Amino acid sequence: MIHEKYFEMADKQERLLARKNQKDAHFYNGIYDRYLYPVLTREHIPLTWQYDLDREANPYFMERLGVNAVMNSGAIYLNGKYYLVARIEGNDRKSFFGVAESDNGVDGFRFWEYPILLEDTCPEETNVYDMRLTQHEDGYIYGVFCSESKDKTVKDLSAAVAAAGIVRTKDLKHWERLDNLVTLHSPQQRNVVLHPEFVNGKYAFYTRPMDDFIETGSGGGVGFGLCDDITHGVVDEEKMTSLRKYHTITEAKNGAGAVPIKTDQGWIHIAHGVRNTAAGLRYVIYAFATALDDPSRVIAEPSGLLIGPRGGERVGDVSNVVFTNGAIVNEKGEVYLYYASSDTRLHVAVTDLDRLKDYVFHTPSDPGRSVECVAQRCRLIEKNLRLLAE
Ligand code: M1P
Repeated sequence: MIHEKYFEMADKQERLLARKNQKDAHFYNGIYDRYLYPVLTREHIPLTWQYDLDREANPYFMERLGVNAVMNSGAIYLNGKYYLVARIEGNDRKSFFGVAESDNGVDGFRFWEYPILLEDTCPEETNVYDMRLTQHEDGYIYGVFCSESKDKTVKDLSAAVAAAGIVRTKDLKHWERLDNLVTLHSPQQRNVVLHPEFVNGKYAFYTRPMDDFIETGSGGGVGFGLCDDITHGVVDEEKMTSLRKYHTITEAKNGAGAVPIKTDQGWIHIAHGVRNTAAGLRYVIYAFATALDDPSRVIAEPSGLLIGPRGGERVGDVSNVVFTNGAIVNEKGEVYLYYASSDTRLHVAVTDLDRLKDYVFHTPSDPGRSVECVAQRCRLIEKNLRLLAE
């Protein structure tokens, strides 16, 4: 018999899933709209994934397999629907993926019946997270994610190795696992993104070379490398695109985020930058553009952050973090940027291609020094005061 508590909780969850989202009327920057409610939280996880509904087996209706957080999600637009492949973290700290679907991209996201059960081809793999979904011109949808294993070469219990795992699908239901990507000159990789088009007839990856699991070390930022065979992917050369820079938002780490968006002016990248603070690492989202004829060549770098943690977003399991690994552009040119806050829940910021291009190509770049930044601001003030005086 089904426990009566289930029906009460299912009703409550249904009200949450049916709740309409609203633009945050208190927020304005002209670049994008924020929304009041997160699009996915742990409360969106189906009860059937967490509770044994059987009254006899679970008389107290206890959570048996709880979920701690729902966050960093890959995103894709297919046949008029918005799909997220969310990172779901169980109470056991293991992350896994689940597909959630919505009709409008800002609310009503519902998880499918089951999470994604990956093929178990990698016995040493302990954890998986942060899938980027690339609709590639070869006809497949690729999911590139972090595949984490214990580092058995050192004594430190928490030492781990991060690599890029790869799966592919045509329908988000059947997933074929390919070999993990091998980058010959970088010991570890996270935040690897597959470019949607062939470059020089090869598969092209944005990488984030790292010397160890937490620190990027000598890794200079977002890398770029080509590979011939994606089923046994090997990148033998990585060149740098967007660089880490001293005293900027990317000083500590600089990693790719969503799959780059193609526009008539260039590829727009929505990435994340990390700096260190007395309160720990601070993660923000920023944008840059690369050339259409060479997606590794940076052609525009608007100054500073695009999305930073605000209000309640600042607090969570890993506070002071916003992180993105998915964006959608629909046929109307509307752009949905999905970002998680503080490794706890997932939000959406909405803009459109015209506004995004204007932001990326007309926002001044960071001059690099305080005195030059003030001079830059004074030029803006001077122009405005002249206009106001007319
Ligand atoms: O905790 C913040 C983020 O940390 C990692 O990102 P990066 O590799 O740039 O340090 C990832 O684990 C990411 O999932 C997480 O949100």
